[in-house]
Amino acid sequence: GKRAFVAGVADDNGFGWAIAKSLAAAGAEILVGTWVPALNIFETSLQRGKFDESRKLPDGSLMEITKIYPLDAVFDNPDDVPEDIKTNRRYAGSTNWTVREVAESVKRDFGSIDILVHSLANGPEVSKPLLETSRNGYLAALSASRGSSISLTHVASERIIPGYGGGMNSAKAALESDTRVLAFEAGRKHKIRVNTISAGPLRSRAAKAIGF
Ligand code: ZID
Repeated sequence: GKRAFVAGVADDNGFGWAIAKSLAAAGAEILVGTWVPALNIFETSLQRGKFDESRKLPDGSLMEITKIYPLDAVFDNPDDVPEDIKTNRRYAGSTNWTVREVAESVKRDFGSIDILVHSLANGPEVSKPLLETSRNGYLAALSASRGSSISLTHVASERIIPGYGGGMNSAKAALESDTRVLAFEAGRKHKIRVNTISAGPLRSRAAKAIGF
C-alpha cells in the first residue's frame, strides 16, 4: 500500500480530511500534519469519537490515522521561530513541528512517503482587501500557502474574487507558478509529480472565515 502525508487537517470539514478519506478508502496509510495550536482539540475530538461518523469509509470501516504530527508550515527550522511563538502556551506542549523537523520525524518513523498533500490555508488578513493588507499579512499569506506534490489552489489566482483578500490571490498565483516549476525540477531530478487542484467551493473552517 501507499503511504500519504496530508498536511492541513484539524477537523472533519476541510479538503484535507476528505482527501485523507479518499486515500484511506483506496488502501493508503494516512499520516497527518496538524497546525500546532489546533492539535489538542483535534486529538481530543478524535479520541472522544466526535469524528467517528465522518471517519466511515465506503466499506463500513473507520479511517485510521496512523500518526498525527504537530506542524507549523510557516517555519522551516527551529532557528526561524520567533520568541513569542516559542513561548506561546499553545506551542509549549509540542516539539519538532517545523517543516524540516516534521520531515525528519516522518523519515525516522516510516522511512518514506508516497504521496504528499498540502491542504493548508492561512491568510491572516484574508478578509481585508488587498489595498488594505499589511506587508506582514501579505507575506504570511504567501509563506503558509505554497506547497508541493498535491496542493489546493483557488481561481482567485487568475480572476478577481472580491472578498478573497490579504494577498491570498497572490499566494495562489505563486502556488500555481511554483507548481509548474517544481513539476519540472522535481520531476526531472526525483521523478516526483507535482500538481495543484482548483476544486469547487467547500464550506470548510477556512472558507467560513471569509463568509463563503
Ligand atoms: P481548512 O480550514 O479545513 O484547512 C486549512 C488548514 O490549514 C487548517 O487545518 C489549519 O489549521 C491549517 N493551517 C493554517 N495555517 C497553518 C500553518 N502555518 N501550518 C500548518 N497548518 C496550518 O480549509 P480548506 O479545506 O478550505 O483549505 C484547504 C485548501 O483548500 C487551502 O489551500 C485552501 O486555500 C484551498 N481552497 C479551499 C476552498 C474552499 O472552498 N474551501 C476554495 C479554494 C481553495 C474556495 O474557496 N470557487 C469558489 C471558492 C473556492 C473554490 C472555488
